[in-house]
Amino acid sequence: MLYPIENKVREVKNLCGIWKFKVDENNVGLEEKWFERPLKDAIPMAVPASFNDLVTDEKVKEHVGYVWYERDFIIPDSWDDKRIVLRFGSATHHAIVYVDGVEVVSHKGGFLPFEADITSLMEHSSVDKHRLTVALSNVLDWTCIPCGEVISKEGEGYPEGFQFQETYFDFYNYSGIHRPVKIYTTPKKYIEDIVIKSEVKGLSKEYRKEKCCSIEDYKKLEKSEGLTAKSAVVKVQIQSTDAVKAIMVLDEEDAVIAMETKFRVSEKDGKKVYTTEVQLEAPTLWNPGAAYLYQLRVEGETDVYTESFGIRKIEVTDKQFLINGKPFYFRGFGRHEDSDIHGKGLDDALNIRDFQLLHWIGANSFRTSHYPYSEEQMMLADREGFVVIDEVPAVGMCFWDGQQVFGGNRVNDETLNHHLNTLEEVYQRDKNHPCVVMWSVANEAATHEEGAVPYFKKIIDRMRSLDDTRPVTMVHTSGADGDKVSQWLDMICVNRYYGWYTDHSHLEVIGLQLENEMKRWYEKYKKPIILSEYGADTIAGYHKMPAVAYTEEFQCDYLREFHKVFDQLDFMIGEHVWAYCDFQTKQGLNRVDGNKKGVFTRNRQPKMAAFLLKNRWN
Ligand code: BDP
Repeated sequence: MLYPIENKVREVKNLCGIWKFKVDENNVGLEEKWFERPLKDAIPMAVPASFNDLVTDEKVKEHVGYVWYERDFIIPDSWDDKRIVLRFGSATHHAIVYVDGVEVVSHKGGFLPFEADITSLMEHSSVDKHRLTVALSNVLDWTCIPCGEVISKEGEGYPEGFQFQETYFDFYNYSGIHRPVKIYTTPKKYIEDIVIKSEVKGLSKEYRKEKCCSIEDYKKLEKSEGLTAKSAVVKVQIQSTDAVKAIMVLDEEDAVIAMETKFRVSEKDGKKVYTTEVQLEAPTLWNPGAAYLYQLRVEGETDVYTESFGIRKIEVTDKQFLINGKPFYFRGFGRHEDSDIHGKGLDDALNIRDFQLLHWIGANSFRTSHYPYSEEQMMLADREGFVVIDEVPAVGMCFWDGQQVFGGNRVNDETLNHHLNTLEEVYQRDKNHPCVVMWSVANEAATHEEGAVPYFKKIIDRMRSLDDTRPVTMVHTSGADGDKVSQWLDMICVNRYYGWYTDHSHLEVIGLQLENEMKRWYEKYKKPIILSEYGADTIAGYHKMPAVAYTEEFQCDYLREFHKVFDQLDFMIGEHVWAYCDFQTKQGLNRVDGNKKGVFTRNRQPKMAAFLLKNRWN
């Protein structure tokens, strides 16, 4: 799915701002067809934003079910001969969208874009102003990802109608229209999709000299692969109803450095697919911390689209993750899209602050725990040279008390279908981002259960069939001995909280337990490992000597114990501290206004551990 852009033949209208908002207290809006008329008794609401932290009424904040959004929009006469598309960057979690009371699209899943072609509706309309209504449900159950359950309780001690949204994941279930809503135009015949895959043929001399291990090692690498140095083949596939005439590659100075006008044309699902490739001599590679972005300009008879891309090579061996032939060690964090007031709503200023801090601390990577982040953030990561493990929202698929999750009336075929569909959507959205080096198909699923085996075989197979250029991983809570699915993964990600959730505050157990466990994973699978989460809740400003749990000193001591082990094991290829920032969660006995494992506060200021990591990572 292409991002909406403006150029000489495409226009974009941004619908962000203040909308009308109404909570569907009794969830009767659909039945009463609220979409047929302007919303009554609505309050103003910001888009994009989570609605939860903007309101003062707890009932609204914690509402389970539908909320309604509405605004007007105008289509200029000058768009008469255009194709008109209404697009949502995301709406959390399940949306039904109406224009002038007519349903134009519905979407399941809260973290990915969806759109509706509204051309014919606009053509046949004589009104000046159109009403856009969104019915948005935040209910999570076992048919979707993330998984959840609405719990009702009755009987003595419970008021009538007592119910709440149970979630089996550790972040607040922020809801709302979280990312931009736009209307964009294309010519009637248009470029629908572009897939760019590049193949690096050898690695450039400059790169070898400046950045890498020895030239000998490079020669060996080139020889073993039979590569010729210093070129790249950029393979392009364009799905288009417009006849494609040419593609051009532009460098960062906007100079055209390659062009092709010949295509192989085939048909897929009744649509024309144009395939071609260009060869680039001495390409500048996209490197972590040194991003270089080319532009691919596709010219059709009437449409034009420009997509940026990077050239880089990813390989995984039994002990290494190589980016452009160089062993890459993941330094960084698991994060959340989360902040005060905005909740999970897109905030460009916040994203800039985050990337500034990530650079400052010496991080080179992060995981989009536990759902795909905004397109705007992915573009920024491309530009800033961050390496991203792109995770889908398959979180909440594990109980820690032995209850089964896969099979029975929990994770079921509907969940599987939604999960498969989400893989497809995240691939469609993020496939051309050089920052994405690997897909994570789940976080902490019960991979020790028998039922997880056929489930994840299908999931991993689907991810591979979608993308043959990136490794696939998933993030584990299960132990090495119990895990039944990692034989299909390219590498292993493990979350561990020794000395915190187990043997609480005993730092002396961490080294031993971690080393043993990591060795077991490696012996079983012979695949490189990232410790994708480790951390301790820490109250900013809380100090004690000797250190006790929750102090800033303890967080530093805690991280240090893990680092000692990482530095000894050559198959460990990364450390992602949990978490980048403090973040909001549901209320819980061990959550005092959220999860406090942040190395930065929720307001993006450093705790002591930030300086420890800065020292280590720089
Ligand atoms: C891990 C989860 C993460 C939690 C973290 C924690 O992957 O979402 O926030 O534990 O408990 O199990 O802090």
